[in-house]
Amino acid sequence: MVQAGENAPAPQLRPRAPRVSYRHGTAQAALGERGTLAVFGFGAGAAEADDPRWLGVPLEPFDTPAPLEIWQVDADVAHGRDGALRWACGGGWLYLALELDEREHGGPAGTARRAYARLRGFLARCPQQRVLRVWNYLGEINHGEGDAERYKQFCNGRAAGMGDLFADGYPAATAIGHHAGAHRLQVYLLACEQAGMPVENPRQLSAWRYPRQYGPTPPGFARAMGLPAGDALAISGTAAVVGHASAHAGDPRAQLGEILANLEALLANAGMPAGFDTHSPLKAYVRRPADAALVRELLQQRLPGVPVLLLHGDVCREELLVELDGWRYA
Ligand code: 3EB
Repeated sequence: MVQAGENAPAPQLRPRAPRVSYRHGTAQAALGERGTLAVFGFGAGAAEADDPRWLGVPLEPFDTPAPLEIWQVDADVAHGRDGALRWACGGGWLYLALELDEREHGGPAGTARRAYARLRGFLARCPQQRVLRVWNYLGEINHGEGDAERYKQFCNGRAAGMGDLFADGYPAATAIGHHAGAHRLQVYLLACEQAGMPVENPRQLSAWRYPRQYGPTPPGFARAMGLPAGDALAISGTAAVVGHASAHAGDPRAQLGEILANLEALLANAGMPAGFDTHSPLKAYVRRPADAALVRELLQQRLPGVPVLLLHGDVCREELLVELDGWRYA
């Protein structure tokens, strides 16, 4: 019988959640720390790093200099590239990132299809097969009328490319529009060897059940994902959607109030403590720069002490002006 070596890590049935935090400093320093799975910089001003765990996210921060977002696990991390795909893994976790140029893959649908097929192909060869959380950033997300809207085309392509990847349940997700060139599609994800616990929101219809008016392919995502050890909740992009309808068109203050009600309902449904704290990194995606100050002020009032990264991003329905996502640790 083969014995595990003395130095082999103890098998982690349910690995602890990666720690996600915002921090000022250099990417090099963060990448040099043991256990760093990924480091994100935001906007055109972010410094580059030549490491597959580094990703420049094409969303401009409203508060500069913006911090880095850092993901860390309790283990040594291996990393590399496979064509355009960048990966890092350790402690039962896998980070994958891919950026494709729509000009090479036939627009938003073809590119989303290609991206998800590529991620699926890579994941098939990994022990970390459970995709728990995905972020999608695409350009000109609301351009095009009706079913030709680019977000709806993206949804078509994503569904075609994912194949059976999410047959056991959709991951939590975010899909936001950026302003850094219409052709750039960026997708990154967190996967685990163990399954998570998808959480829906009783105030909202599950997205995969959205009626036809929102497009031919309903978006496949869970409202949140409890991580395998039950120590964190990954919260999907949450907008002022009640049932399936957009609420408070044109009113960022009322939309934010609805979002906070959605988040509280989600935390309660997940069995997490109410509210957010200083270890709950959130992002606020704001469509109109003129609304950023209001959103900042309201969040400081309603979520005092909570780290919120305020980013210029377009929500996937034109009438929605703000969206939040992030993490709640138990
Ligand atoms: C909503 O509630 C807002 O297409 O992956 C939120 C999170 C939204 C993820 C996605 C879309 C997505 O429908 C939009």
